[in-house]
Amino acid sequence: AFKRDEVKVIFVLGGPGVGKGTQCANLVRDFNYVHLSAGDLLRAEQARPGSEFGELISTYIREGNIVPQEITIALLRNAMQEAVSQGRTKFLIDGFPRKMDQAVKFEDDVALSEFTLYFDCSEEIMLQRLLKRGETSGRSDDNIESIRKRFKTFIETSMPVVDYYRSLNKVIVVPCDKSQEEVYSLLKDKIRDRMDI
Ligand code: UP5
Ligand code: MG
Repeated sequence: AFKRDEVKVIFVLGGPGVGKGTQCANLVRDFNYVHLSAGDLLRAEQARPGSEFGELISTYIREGNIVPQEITIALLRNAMQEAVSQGRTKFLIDGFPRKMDQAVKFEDDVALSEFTLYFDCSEEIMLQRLLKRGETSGRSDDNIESIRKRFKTFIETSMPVVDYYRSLNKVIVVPCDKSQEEVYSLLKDKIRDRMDI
């Protein structure tokens, strides 16, 4: 595990297509954070020639299920170690933890989170965004069947993680139904005084 104060970790959670990746990119542009999307790391591992997990990951992602935590945590830990070795210590961890066991294991073994950004918007809007993105994304889970499964997994499995951190008073809620620019300006207002170490 990283030592206390060695790294700063912010979790970024919210339903499929809510805009986690989009807003993280804005934060990276304006603040000195490393953006690690658990989904992107899993997709990269899936595509890596010789990966022993490739097939497993692709099945889990298409079905909207949560990949076993050992795999995701190892990918995150490696990426964090790499960044820390280059002197970069502030992290936006996007789309993780999305199951209680991941949250507990990551905070025990890797690093404590400072707080969680929870991006909130209606399923109807998320569905529209994902279907639109699906026209060009090439993502195997941007189709209506997979999207339905992702929504179900999010409500049943991932919302309990948000509720857990909420019970600890560690959640900042950001409504995400407006334009990207409006969402970002709201987000910045809510976190401006918390982005420095
Ligand atoms: N868009 C964004 N903001 C907009 C706005 N305000 N107005 C209009 N349009 C907006 O945005 C989605 C689309 O909407 C884009 O086209 C964007 O331009 C537009 P994006 O920023 O990509 O949203 P994001 O929340 O990042 O959506 P994403 O699809 O990445 O979220 P998921 O949480 O579903 O996907 P993720 O990649 O995190 O996970 C995929 C799968 O990996 C999971 O289902 C799971 O199977 C697996 N996984 C694990 O098993 N374990 C993990 O820990 C993580 C993932
Ligand atoms: Mg994303």
